[in-house]
Amino acid sequence: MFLLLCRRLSAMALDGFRAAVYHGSLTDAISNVQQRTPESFNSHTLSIAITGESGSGRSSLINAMRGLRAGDEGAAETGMLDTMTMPVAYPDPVLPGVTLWDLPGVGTPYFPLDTYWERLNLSQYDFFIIVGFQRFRSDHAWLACKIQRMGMRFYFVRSKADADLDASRRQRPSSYDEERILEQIREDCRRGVAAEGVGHPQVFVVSSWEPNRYDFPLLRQTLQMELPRLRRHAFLLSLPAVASPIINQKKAALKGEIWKIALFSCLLAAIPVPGLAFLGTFFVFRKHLFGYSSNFGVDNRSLLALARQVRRPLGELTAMMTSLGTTPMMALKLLLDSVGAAMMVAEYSWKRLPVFGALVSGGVALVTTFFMLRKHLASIADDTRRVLSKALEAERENAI
Ligand SMILES: Nc1nc2c(ncn2[C@@H]2O[C@H](COP(=O)(O)OP(=O)(O)OP(=O)(O)O)[C@@H](O)[C@H]2O)c(=O)[nH]1
Ligand SMILES: [Mg+2]
Repeated sequence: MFLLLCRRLSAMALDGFRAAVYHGSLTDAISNVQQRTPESFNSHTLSIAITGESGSGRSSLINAMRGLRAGDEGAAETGMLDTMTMPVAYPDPVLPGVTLWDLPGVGTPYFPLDTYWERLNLSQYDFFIIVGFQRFRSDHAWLACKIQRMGMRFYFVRSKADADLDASRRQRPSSYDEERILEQIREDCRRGVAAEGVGHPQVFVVSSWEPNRYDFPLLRQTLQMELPRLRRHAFLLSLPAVASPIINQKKAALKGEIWKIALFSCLLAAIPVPGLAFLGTFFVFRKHLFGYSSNFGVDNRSLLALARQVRRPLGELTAMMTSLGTTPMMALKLLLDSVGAAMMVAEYSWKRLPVFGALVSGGVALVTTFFMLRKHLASIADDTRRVLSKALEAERENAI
């Protein structure tokens, strides 16, 4: 999977994006994405997962999309028995770089609903087609919700339209109206998906046995038309994984400097001037609290610029920040909570045992600065990941 991702992204010249993340300019990282032309995504492959309940006609749909019939050479296996245990890949003959993945059915004894996503590692796919037949089922709703929650997109395909129409024709031949029945089926599916809070689902009613009729031609056209947008969407989805090692690299570089800062704080605290130990540690600590935030590009000013760039309220980005406070008052409170008492004891003991007092005071400053800065650095790095993912999510939604 990682190899696939690397291969896919290597062609996209991500150096500019990586450099911007490393230099703490998330706005430049987003600009790098925004400035890409639709053509620049043409080389980006797209893996489409065809999922749905067992026997819904997933394999037949893939065959029809590839212009094949059951039994043709290279066609997916179809039938009445559920035999699928692994996803199988089929290249789309018309859409370059698009692979249709025939997935095992959801909710079978082999692939129960609650472990389906994880076992098949569905997050690795770029786009989904959920195939259902007969009534809209809770498995479909579950899949639709899960896909949406993961920031991904899907079409809902209602298969075997010919069988529904045939049954209707036999039951009520006098009032038979093909278009009305098709619209009822579409509406039932739309209502079912929308009831789960999934907005504007794209629904197609098809028969894989009659690929020139019903919504099948529209399904192909829509996929072809939306392809550049879907490729861009998939590209944006893969960027947090590109940024993560860069953020780790930066964190490791800054972590290596912490002992020097802690040593400085220790020397400052050892000077036997009442209050200096506390003030010194406070200023060193505060300086680096701010330093890390702006170094990673998640200080208040950078967040405001980023929010404007992705056209989102600032609050959406600041909600991603769970790290320790970055205002002076918060830094003071933090320091008071963690070292204030120890520092006071140390300074008190100066009056009686100056050498001991200096040692205790310096030691407390050293240990506190060291561990608190490490903790803060780690949480700022995590915040950066979350903020960037949120900005990329906004960018994906802006394009829909
Ligand atoms: N009438 C009708 N039958 C269909 C259609 N598509 C598939 N079928 C039939 O439905 C049955 C299941 O089709 P498959 O394509 O194997 O379905 P699947 O979802 O891949 O099934 P599994 O992989 O076994 O879970 C087969 O007997 C197909 O011939 C269709 O559009 N119309
Ligand atoms: Mg199948």
